[in-house]
Amino acid sequence: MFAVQCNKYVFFSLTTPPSLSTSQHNTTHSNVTSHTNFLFLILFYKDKEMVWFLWWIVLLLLVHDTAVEGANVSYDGRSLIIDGHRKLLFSGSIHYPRSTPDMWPSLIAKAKQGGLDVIQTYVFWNLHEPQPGQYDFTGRNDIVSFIKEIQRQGLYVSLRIGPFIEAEWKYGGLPFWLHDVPGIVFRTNNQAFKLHMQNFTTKIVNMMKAENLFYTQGGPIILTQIENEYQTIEGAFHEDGQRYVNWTAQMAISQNISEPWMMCKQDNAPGPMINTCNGMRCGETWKGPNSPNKPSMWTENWTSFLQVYGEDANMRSAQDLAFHTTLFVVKMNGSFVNYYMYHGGTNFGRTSASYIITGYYDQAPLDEYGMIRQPKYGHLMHMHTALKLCSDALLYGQFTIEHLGPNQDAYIYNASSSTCAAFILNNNSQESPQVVFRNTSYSLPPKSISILPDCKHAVFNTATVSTQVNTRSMQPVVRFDSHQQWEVFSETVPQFDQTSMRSNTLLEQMNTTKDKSDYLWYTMSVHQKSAETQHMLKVNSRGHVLRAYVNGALVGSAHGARNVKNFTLQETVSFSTGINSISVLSAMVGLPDSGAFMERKRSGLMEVLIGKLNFTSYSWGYQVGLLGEKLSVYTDEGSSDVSWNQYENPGTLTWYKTTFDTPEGDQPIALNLGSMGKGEVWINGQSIGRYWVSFKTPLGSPSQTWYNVPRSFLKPTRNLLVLFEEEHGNPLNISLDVVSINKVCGHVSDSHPPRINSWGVHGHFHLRRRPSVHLRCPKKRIISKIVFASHGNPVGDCESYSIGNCHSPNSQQIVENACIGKRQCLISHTTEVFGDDPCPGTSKTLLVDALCE
Ligand SMILES: *[C@@H]1O[C@H](CO)[C@@H](O)[C@H](O)[C@H]1NC(C)=O
Ligand SMILES: *[C@@H]1O[C@H](CO)[C@@H](O)[C@H](O)[C@H]1NC(C)=O
Ligand SMILES: *[C@@H]1O[C@H](CO)[C@@H](O)[C@H](O)[C@H]1NC(C)=O
Ligand SMILES: *[C@@H]1O[C@H](CO)[C@@H](O)[C@H](O)[C@H]1NC(C)=O
Ligand SMILES: *[C@@H]1O[C@H](CO)[C@@H](O)[C@H](O)[C@H]1NC(C)=O
Ligand SMILES: *[C@@H]1O[C@H](CO)[C@@H](O)[C@H](O)[C@H]1NC(C)=O
Ligand SMILES: *[C@@H]1O[C@H](CO)[C@@H](O)[C@H](O)[C@H]1NC(C)=O
Ligand SMILES: *[C@@H]1O[C@H](CO)[C@@H](O)[C@H](O)[C@H]1NC(C)=O
Ligand SMILES: *[C@@H]1O[C@H](CO)[C@@H](O)[C@H](O)[C@H]1NC(C)=O
Ligand SMILES: *[C@@H]1O[C@H](CO)[C@@H](O)[C@H](O)[C@H]1NC(C)=O
Ligand SMILES: *[C@@H]1O[C@H](CO)[C@@H](O)[C@H](O)[C@H]1NC(C)=O
Ligand SMILES: CC(=O)N[C@H]1CO[C@H](CO)[C@@H](O)[C@@H]1O
Repeated sequence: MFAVQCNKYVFFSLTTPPSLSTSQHNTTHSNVTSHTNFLFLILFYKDKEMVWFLWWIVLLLLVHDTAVEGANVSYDGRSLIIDGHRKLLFSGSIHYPRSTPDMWPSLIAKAKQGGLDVIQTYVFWNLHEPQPGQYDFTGRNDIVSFIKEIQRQGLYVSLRIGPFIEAEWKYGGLPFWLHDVPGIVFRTNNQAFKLHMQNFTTKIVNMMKAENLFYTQGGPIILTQIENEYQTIEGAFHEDGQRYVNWTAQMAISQNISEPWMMCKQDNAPGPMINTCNGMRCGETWKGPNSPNKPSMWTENWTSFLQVYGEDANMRSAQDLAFHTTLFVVKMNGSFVNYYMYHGGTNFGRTSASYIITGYYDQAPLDEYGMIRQPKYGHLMHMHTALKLCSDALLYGQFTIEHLGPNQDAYIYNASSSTCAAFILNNNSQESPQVVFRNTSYSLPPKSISILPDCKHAVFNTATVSTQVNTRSMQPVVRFDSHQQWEVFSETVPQFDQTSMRSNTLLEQMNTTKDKSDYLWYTMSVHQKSAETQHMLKVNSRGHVLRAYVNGALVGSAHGARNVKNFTLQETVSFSTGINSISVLSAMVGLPDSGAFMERKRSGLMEVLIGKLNFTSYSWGYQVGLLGEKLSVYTDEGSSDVSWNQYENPGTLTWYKTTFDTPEGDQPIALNLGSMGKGEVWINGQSIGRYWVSFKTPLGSPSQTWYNVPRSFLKPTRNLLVLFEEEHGNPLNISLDVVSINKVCGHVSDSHPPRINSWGVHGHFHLRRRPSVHLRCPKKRIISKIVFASHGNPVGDCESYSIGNCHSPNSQQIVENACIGKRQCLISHTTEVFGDDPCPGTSKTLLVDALCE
């Protein structure tokens, strides 16, 4: 039970203050502005006689009569201050190279619709400067266009320059060539590193200045970051750690951008640098800013967690995310929250870091394909709306706390007698107590916070999700199941005498490949004199996958995992009398992305023993990369230069080639590689990433089965698809699938707080007291079938359900009438709608599950 009793409707309308609507700040900033903020709170209720009354009107009038001369961004102990106004800002990470430029406008539009004010991105140094002094800012690397698109849509930008970024990105964003700069030590008080770091930082800052992208120039960038989570490695450098932190801050400030800089996870951030929190529970685990004059900001509120091969996806619930975000805002004075990630996207090519899967944060509010993930997206959107209604109280009010029960507190912010917001926290994770706050009774779900923008009416509860649940489906549209479709090219296993690069030791892999390839062949030959031909071969490696061949035949494979430093391949092998050739293919699945002394990290073979003999210091021959890579067999030109064979049976180390026509429509598409083992995929010469389906999770499924195929990589017909498969994967069983939302489900009960509906005129939000199920199919699709509908007490939730002992018999019919054939429908959860009350006096639930076609 919330603010108003069950039988009333609440209608809530907010006229967004101009300073919150963020759009066109570039055109208004130069004039003196005086904002008058109106907040109308209008509630209608319906009494027993079904008469509508105007219940209550609150007019909140806040005059921010600050004169602003020119655009500026600063901060105080409460928040960032933009043009003289404190701001409560919601931000989301979207990384430009993890999607394609044609997707950027819709990703940004969805972020805006979801209630974000800011888009945050890292800058990816190794994409922009692949070789010293050679820059690339085109296509997916076109950061300026990305920022201009954000500006065009009226959002702010938070730019995390780094230039070390971690980001589960290869080498943490540092170009690999830095490894070979004489005397370099990364991320410490080292002259060579500092020179290059300053050079690149200056390059980016100057580029932004030249395009007028800083807020003070009329652009969207309000906040910039230097370094990244440095505190986690600072201790390894002793005194030089702090010296580097101080130098970093000084170097950033000397860029003269006249805007705030931040250092995330850096409690000792010096001078004006704002230290910020990263994590999942910044409302509970963080010490706060290191000065009372710095605001409390959360730069990485993880919407999920990074995913590695061999592990399942981390499913962070919408409820947990909403709880911790709200807690941060109300308990930690939080005024800036960034979702990491809001859209994760795809690690195309070989860009992911060690063992990181190709799809990045698919569980984010916008999934890998850019589709809205419900209920996460909608639940957060409703929370943003509710918290924005509280901004003035939060940012300008006085804070008091009132204990309401053993684990229940009210956090109250009041700025004047009429500007008051309260947040009622239930920190008990089992019980749903009833508490009384200012003479009104509230029932609180376990581990939840209710938001009362006027201190009187709960409009949102973090644990009560009224957004529909979407189910994503993959529909095969192109199959590749005929032998005739495929051609093959087998990689040759090089023998010692076919390799020209030699060394008397086992070489470190990254220093040898220079990241030109994931693959390095280690070869040697041994002479077998005696008749004894069985031996134990032991190969120890630092990363990441080994495949051992004796005289060209595979004898065994082994691999490590994200948190395994080294692993051993151990096989009994047979030698023939005379010369035997041993070839070991060592494959990396991404470069490291973190840790102190990253430049000294080792990968590849460490020790080789055959029986009792030690071949670690021995004459080894090397081949960097694969023959197929050297010949670019994955491109149109390269593939026509080699002779391909007919497909017979799945082999190992095999290149497969075919073509396909692009499926019609504009829905996202993905390759289902469920029948493959491990390798990489190219489409029209562009790598869509590594795959590793054979490395199963503890539950026995692949970490990633579907691999994103951006439509912008395709032409209408005869697209070249090339797979490199290391194991025995079967290409006949892969398919090209269309990705869509095929099922929508809504679940509400009597105790739901009023729902904030976002449709309607921009800036106006309606609160509907009576809970309702609102179902909505994706664009151009309609509700074709009601799979389940029950008004009563259905058991379960949208994941799994059944009819309970209270059920309106006409539930199915009523919902079908309201929904079938429509793109969206709204069904009020009331007994009037469903006819006779099937169980008077009992609180009811409505659950509807429907198919979209
Ligand atoms: C720094 O950058 C400039 C170009 O912006 C380049 O000419 C110079 O060589 C760079 N210096 C180093 C040490 O990389
Ligand atoms: C770093 O700067 C702080 C002041 O911001 C100073 O107290 C400290 O001594 C400096 N440390 C080093 C190692 O330079
Ligand atoms: C920043 O301003 C100072 C003082 O005006 C000047 O000396 C310095 O060169 C400027 N730095 C940059 C990167 O523009
Ligand atoms: C929040 O702000 C209040 C008042 O300014 C202050 O007393 C309190 O310590 C702050 N809390 C944190 C966690 O910074
Ligand atoms: C906020 O509420 C407290 C206690 O109810 C009161 O003492 C204080 O004056 C109020 N502050 C403002 C700015 O209205
Ligand atoms: C909630 O309780 C847990 C322990 O049960 C505690 O760690 C946490 O700090 C509490 N949170 C708040 C906001 O009180
Ligand atoms: C609560 O109710 C009591 C008596 O009904 C009244 O005296 C008091 O002012 C009320 N408190 C608030 C905060 O409305
Ligand atoms: C990298 O290889 C070069 C020779 O190719 C060698 O001189 C250097 O020591 C190696 N560096 C590391 C860190 O192994
Ligand atoms: C890792 O290497 C160390 C020696 O460097 C060795 O003792 C250990 O057995 C290896 N671990 C595995 C799992 O191979
Ligand atoms: C093999 O040789 C390497 C270096 O030559 C040495 O580090 C390693 O300990 C030796 N292993 C054994 C088992 O003797
Ligand atoms: C493809 O997989 C299905 C089941 O997953 C299996 O029944 C079928 O035989 C496979 N087809 C081929 C060509 O391997
Ligand atoms: C700083 C922080 O909150 N880290 C947490 C991030 O989330 C992981 C996984 O839930 C926790 O293990 C960390 O402690």
